Amino acid sequence: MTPEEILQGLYDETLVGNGPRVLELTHEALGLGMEPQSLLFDALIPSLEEVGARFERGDFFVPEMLIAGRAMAGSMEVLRPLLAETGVQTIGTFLMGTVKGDVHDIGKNLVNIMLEGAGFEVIDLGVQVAPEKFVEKIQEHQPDIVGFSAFLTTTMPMFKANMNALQKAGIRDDVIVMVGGAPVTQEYADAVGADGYAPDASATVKRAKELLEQKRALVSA
Ligand code: B1M
Repeated sequence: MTPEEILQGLYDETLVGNGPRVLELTHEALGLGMEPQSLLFDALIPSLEEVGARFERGDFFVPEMLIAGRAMAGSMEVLRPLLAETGVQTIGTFLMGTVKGDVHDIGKNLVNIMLEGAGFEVIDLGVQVAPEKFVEKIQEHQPDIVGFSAFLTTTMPMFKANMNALQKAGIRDDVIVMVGGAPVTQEYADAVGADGYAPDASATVKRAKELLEQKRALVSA
């Protein structure tokens, strides 16, 4: 198969949720020396975008969305070590979780991989993370940054609930707060009082580094 055929195959087989074939094609692509980033950005992510569009149109239902998501997650497990390959020293600690009521984690996991690749130590709390759990884990791990992911308009308000919980526990100013997820915008991040927002995984790395540098400069001033 040519690289173009493999990318098309990855797109098509993710769309129909054919996990074993997606895995095979992933290995085949890597065997041909194709870039892991290309598999992600030229096939897997566009395919899930199409899944979302079909869901919105009523052509796909939750089971189709679920198997497509699983197919992509299987490929990401293979790509993870390659994307996160890094020789750099740990530059900071990032505590990450999907908010309460929300089970989406593919995007969050991708952000984690990119952060690890950039030298962050990532502590992933998983999905459906309650405000109290964020507070408990911040107190336990003392991360530089905490990240809240939300993928539904109905779970975005949990950002504010998390911020209130941090405030109530007296730890709001101890940690940089970043938010993100498909429906989130810079305006929404500002409205809930987050320190940073990023629309995708690579922008998260860039913004996280900037925020960390700003904080460290303030502390040492
Ligand atoms: Co759901 N779902 N889903 N879903 N799902 C969406 C999100 C939706 C947009 C589909 C659509 O209608 N077009 C829609 C949300 C609409 C809305 O509220 N605006 C939706 C819906 C409605 C639902 C249910 C309510 C469906 C139902 O039950 N009727 C339900 C909710 C369940 C719940 O959470 N309580 C549901 C369930 C599911 C599945 C379980 C079946 C499955 C999730 C599997 C999983 O994650 N393990 C699923 C899937 C697969 C999707 C779509 C198709 C794909 C999501 C994805 O992985 N995208 C999605 C449609 C879409 O997004 N186009 C959809 C790829 C991923 C790489 O992108 O997630 O955006 P993304 O992550 C990006 C950025 O957001 C950003 O970086 C990531 C990487 O670049 N980012 C951050 C993420 N976190 C960040 C944190 C940061 C910074 C950046 O800082 C901290």
